[in-house]
Amino acid sequence: REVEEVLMAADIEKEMSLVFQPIVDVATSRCVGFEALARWTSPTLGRVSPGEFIPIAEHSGRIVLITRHLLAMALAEARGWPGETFLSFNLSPHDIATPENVLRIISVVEASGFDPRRINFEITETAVTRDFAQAAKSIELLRHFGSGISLDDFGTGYSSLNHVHKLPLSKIKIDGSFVAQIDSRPASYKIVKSVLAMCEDMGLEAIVEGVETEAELSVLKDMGVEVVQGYHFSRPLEASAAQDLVQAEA
Ligand code: G
Ligand code: G
Ligand code: MN
Ligand code: NA
Repeated sequence: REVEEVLMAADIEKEMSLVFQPIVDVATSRCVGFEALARWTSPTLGRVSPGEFIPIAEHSGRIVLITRHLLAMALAEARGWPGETFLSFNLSPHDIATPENVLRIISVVEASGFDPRRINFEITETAVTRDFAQAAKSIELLRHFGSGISLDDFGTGYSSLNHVHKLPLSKIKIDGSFVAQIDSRPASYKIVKSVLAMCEDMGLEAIVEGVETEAELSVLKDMGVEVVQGYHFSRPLEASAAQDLVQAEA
């Protein structure tokens, strides 16, 4: 596979970068945090989307190294944000597959001097489903370190409720696919409503992703949603634009 070969030889620090998508408090419209999203421009392949290269990096094990570099880059940027702004950072299943991998992630944070309580690690249901016992230990380690954990893409995996009950999570990110046409589709509305009720019961913060329109936002507001992410507020921003946004709001 060509992409895999090029990825294995890539100079991660030079070729990869991050963009930052605002996570917004609905009541104030203020940006409370950013999700870091990887971008790769290969000298030979050009731009390759994370939807393509992350699964390849995961499959080849290269992800562990990529995660460490990207996390260090994200933390270097997040240091410039005002006090309360949090960093949300995606981890792959491999990143939490062993205690050693988790300890390396913790070392990267320690080396940066960034407050671990301002970091929220996003973990997908797939990571949790693969090896539940190890995933639970890894999540425990990261929580003990002080960081938050979001279950990402919630609703797209399976045996979701089982996972939510047994893991020390902090947040649930409700997948954007449930938000599309929430203003006109009763099924989507009901699903989001029941997930919100579950979050409330369990003391978990709910973040709704993929909010693209004012109509969607308005329905979500009426349902009591407090934190959202999506193109309606902002697309992912270059690092400097993210800094400008939070400095302007500070
Ligand atoms: O940014 P975009 O919507 O193209 O991201 C596509 C997918 O890639 C999303 O599922 C996102 O979670 C994932 N992704 C983006 N950046 C990272 C990253 O730094 N690490 C991991 N593991 N996944 C990422
Ligand atoms: O899987 P994960 O939730 O990490 O994926 C985040 C991805 O979703 C990012 O690549 C981001 O670009 C994309 N995204 C963020 N907001 C929106 C939105 O409002 N609509 C759509 N279609 N995608 C979005
Ligand atoms: Mn995510
Ligand atoms: Na998601």
